[in-house]
Order: sequence, then structure tokens, then C-alpha cells
Amino acid sequence: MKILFINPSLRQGTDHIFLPVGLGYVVTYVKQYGYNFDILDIDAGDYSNEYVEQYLRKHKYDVICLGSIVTHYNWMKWCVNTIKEIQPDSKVILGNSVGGSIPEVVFQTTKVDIVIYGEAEITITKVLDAIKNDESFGEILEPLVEIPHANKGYPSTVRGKGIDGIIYRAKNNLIVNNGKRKAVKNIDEFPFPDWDLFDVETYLRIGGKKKVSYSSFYKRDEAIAMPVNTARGCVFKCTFCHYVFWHDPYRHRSAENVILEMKQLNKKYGANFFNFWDELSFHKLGPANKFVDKLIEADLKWHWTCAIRADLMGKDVDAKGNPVPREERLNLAKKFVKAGCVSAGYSLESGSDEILKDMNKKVESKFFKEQVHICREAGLINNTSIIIGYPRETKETIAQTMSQLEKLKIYPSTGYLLPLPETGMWNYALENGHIKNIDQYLTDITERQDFNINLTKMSRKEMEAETSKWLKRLNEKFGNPLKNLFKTGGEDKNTQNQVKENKNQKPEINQNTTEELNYGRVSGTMR
Ligand code: B12
Ligand code: SF4
Repeated sequence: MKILFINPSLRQGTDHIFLPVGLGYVVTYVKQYGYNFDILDIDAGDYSNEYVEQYLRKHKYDVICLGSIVTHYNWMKWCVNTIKEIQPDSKVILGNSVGGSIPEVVFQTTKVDIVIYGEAEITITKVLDAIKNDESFGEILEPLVEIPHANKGYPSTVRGKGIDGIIYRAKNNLIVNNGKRKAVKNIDEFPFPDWDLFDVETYLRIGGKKKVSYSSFYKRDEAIAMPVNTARGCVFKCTFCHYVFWHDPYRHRSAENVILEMKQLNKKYGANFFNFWDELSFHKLGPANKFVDKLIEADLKWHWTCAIRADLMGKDVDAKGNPVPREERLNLAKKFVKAGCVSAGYSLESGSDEILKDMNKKVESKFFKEQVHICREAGLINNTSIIIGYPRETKETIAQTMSQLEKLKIYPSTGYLLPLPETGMWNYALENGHIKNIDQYLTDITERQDFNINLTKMSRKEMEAETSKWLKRLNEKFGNPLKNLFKTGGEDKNTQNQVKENKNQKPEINQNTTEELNYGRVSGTMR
């Protein structure tokens, strides 16, 4: 059976390419079960659509698998339909949120055969086994049970029973939903992504030299940054957010397992910088302390970033209402630094506590402020993303957000609200007629840095002008060289101000690169 995996390019033509962790997990798992395959890596090869088309004409497959973030819908639609036009007999499998968060839509707008919903490793292996053995994916339950979904105007899926975690096109063109697969409890069980299956050199060369992550922390040629996924899912449900593990419990790998992967990546590729690409790396003080203690004990001498929330060190009471002394929280931040962390990413999102409530963020802006002070004191770099454009956004709330950042001296990675399928704001936008044609909306959306939709009472012009005015002001005030104020991976000079502030607080970590090592300079966030 001939199998192809396609890795799309989210930001084609830019220097910003990143190893595809989700696909890395999937192909590694499938390989372990004895399957051989080709990978068409559009990101690493910077292949044009014409190239992809020609490739598909030259190479025939029984199964072609692809997936991405839902914002890449337009390209995915093109790709699936191109595959089906050129080789109609190949089975096309779609994964990640472009499949699982809008199955009804992609079954209508493309000729896709199977959508994998959620965690994909086990599911795809079962699907490949079934195709190889010419077995069915399950049975359609009679009488037909329709499964409701928010995306009205698209065909319903009907309930089926068989391989969990898939939605598939049956022979009679019914779209059959076999239901969710139960998430794997212990994610240490997944094999580490085998980066030898990819053109890892290209990723490291481009990623390192072009400073796509926090690599300017090292001398240019010394940084070898690689991603590591340490946790899956999140314990919160913000109304602007959606990820593949949305309906699964929050799961964290053990520190031992993560350390083992870091050691392997260092040994094999010389990696000395690790981006923990998680929705949420640590949700509570206890587990966070336990994890960093193990890292300190391992004395790895490498550096890392992670994803936390403003309530981890910024909130002075725990979930049960018991006080958490500042010292305890500061101590954790110091331990982060000692363990090699340079920046723990967390976000203000909005300076308006009312909007934070609409976001269901379950944090208050004061937590953010407190955490910024704690992180600075410990020697961690602060950065934030903000979302402009919740329905209750006004000039005043934008000012509230921006002026807080001005005081805290943090230049934000700014984006406009971009309602994505399965989120609270998606439902809001549909219910209130802001999204009228789902296919058109998904085809048109780009990134949150671009203006895509207006749910506020302000005009688009007003909102853009107000946002840009403030960003310009912060840019000038902080002495940033930003040409693109909505930076996506740009350089933020203000972080250099943080260097100066942190200079006297060099972390105790035993650094393996000493020259020009600083704890403050950091490339802008890439979200
Ligand atoms: C790294 C990253 C990026 C990188 C992508 C690099 C890369 N090549 O992967 C960059 C910086 C480019 C990026 C950009 C954006 N991102 Co981003 N990103 C992430 C991040 C932090 C890690 C992804 C990851 O590795 N996850 C870990 C793996 C294990 O999970 P996974 O990718 O979901 O993979 C599993 C399944 O999805 C599935 N699967 C994945 N691929 C495939 C392929 C096949 C064939 C199959 C069958 C299955 C399958 O199997 C995997 C294992 O179970 C996630 C947060 C997160 N932790 O997921 C956000 C996240 C994916 N990003 C998100 C968003 C919103 C964006 C942006 C739209 C933001 C923006 N600027 O507007 C842009 C998209 C830009 C664009 N042009 O479309 C959202 C996704 C929203 C959605 N519903 O689709 C996430 C979940 C963050 C969030 N909670 O908001 N991002
Ligand atoms: S925005 Fe962050 S805290 Fe909120 S649901 Fe998404 S990952 Fe969790």
C-alpha cells in the first residue's frame, strides 16, 4: 500500500518554518506499526502549488494524508480537490483542526474520504489497517441518528460504530460519524517524533539562523532550537480558543520522559534550546514545581520556553481560596530560570476585566501585572499577546489594554478577534449573523494580525486606527525598530530594555555558552 503524508506550508515564502510536531507524532507512530510512506514536505521544500500538482501527477498513492490548522482551510480545500482530480481512487485522510473542527463543511466542499477527529496517532493506524485489509470502518446505525452541529447549511453526519475518532464518507454518500476516540491517558506512551523522517537540517538551518524562536538568546550560529510537546490540552475553555484536544482531559508528560527527549535531541542534533509547544505547559504551582525540580536536578544546561497563564504566579489565592504567598510564587519563577527557562509565555489578552469575562479567561488583569513583576524579578522575559475586537470593545477598552502594557513596558503581539470553528465566539458570530457563509468566511480568513471580521460597535476604520495609534505610540516609546506593528516574529527592542533591568540578576544556571549570553533579548512572539 502506497502512502503519502503532505506537510503544508502555513506561511509560504517566509523564513519562519517550524518542525511540524503534530505530523511528526503521527508519522512516527504509523512507522512503528510497520508502514512505509513518502512525505511531501511543502514547508521545507518551499514547493509551489504547481510543483505539488506535478508531483501528484507523477506519483500515485493508495492513501494520502494531510492536515493543518483551520486557518489553512482554503489551501487544504484546493489540495484535497486537486488530489481527487488527479488520482480519484486514492483515499484522502484529513487531520488536525482543518478536518476535525469542521467535518460537515469539508465533506461538502471537498471530496475528502476520512476526517480524523482529535488525537490522531492510534486512529490513523486503525484506518490504515482497515484500508490495507479491505475492511469497513464500521457500521451505520439504523434508524439513522443525525448528529447536530453549529454549522447549519451543511449535511448532517449520522451516527456510526466502528473505528473511533473518524468521520467518513460511506458508499451511499452518507457522512458517518463514529464518535470520539478516548484520549490516551499516559502520553509518555507516544514515541518521540522521529525528526530523521524530515529534512531536519533545513528546519534547523532556517530556524536557527533566522531567529524564528528565542534563538537570539545565543550567538547566531550556536542556537539550535527544537520543539517539544510536554502537555496536551488545557484545563480552561476561553471563548476565542480552540485546539485539537479541546474535548480531552489535560495531560502532562512526566519530567523524566521530557528530559529523555531533550537529551536525545541534544545528542542527535545538538539542540540546546527547546520550545515547549503546548497549549498550557503548567496549570498549577505543585506540578510546575515538581517538573522544574527534576529539570534542575538533571542539570541540562540548556534553555527553554513554555506556555503558562497569568494566574500561575500572578494569583495570590489557590483554587480553594487559600492564600498563596508571593514568596512561593517568586520562588517558582526563580526555579524556572535555574532550570533554564528564558521566557514563560502568558497573555493579558485584554486590559478590560469585563472583556476578560467575555473571554471566559478566568483571570483578571491584575494577575498579569503581578506576574510580570514576579517574572522580571526572577529574570524571565515577559511578552504577551492581545486580542482586539470582542463585541464589547471600545476605544476606552483598547486604551485600558494598551496603557497597562505601556506602564509594564511590554510590546504586545497584537491580533484582531478571529472566530474559529467550535469556539464560543464562532457560535456568537453565527448566531448574530456576522458569519453568513461559512465556506466563504473560512476561505477568506488569514491570520489574527489581519482584520477579518468586526463584531464591535466601532467601525472597522475606527478600530484599526485606534489599535495602530497605540501600537505606534508603544513602538516609539520603547524605541522598537518595528516596521510591522502587528509583529509575527518581529524583533522587539523593548525586550532589550528588559535585559538591562535583568542584568544584575543573572540566573544561577551553569551556562554552556557564556559569550554574549543574555537573558533579555528575544525575538518577538510568533503567534
Ligand atoms: C507551533 C504552532 C504554530 C506554528 C506552526 C508550526 C508547525 N509547523 O506546526 C505557527 C507559528 C506557524 C502557528 C501559526 C498559527 N497558529 Co499555531 N500553534 C502552534 C502550537 C503552539 C503547537 C502545535 C503543536 O505542535 N501541537 C502539538 C501536537 C501534538 O498537536 P497537534 O498539532 O494538534 O497534532 C495532533 C492532531 O492535530 C493530529 N494531526 C496533526 N497534524 C496531522 C496531520 C495528519 C495527516 C493527521 C491525520 C493528523 C494530524 O495528530 C496530532 C497528534 O495527535 C499550537 C498549540 C498546541 N499546543 O497545539 C498552536 C495552534 C495550533 N495555533 C493556533 C492558531 C490559531 C494559529 C494562527 C492562526 C494564529 C494567528 N496568527 O492567527 C497561526 C496560523 C497561521 C496560518 N497562516 O494559518 C491554534 C489553532 C486553532 C485552530 N482551531 O486551528 C492553536 C491550537 C493555538 C491556540 N490554542 O490558539 N502555530
Ligand atoms: S487561551 Fe490558553 S487558557 Fe484559554 S483555553 Fe486556550 S490554551 Fe487554555
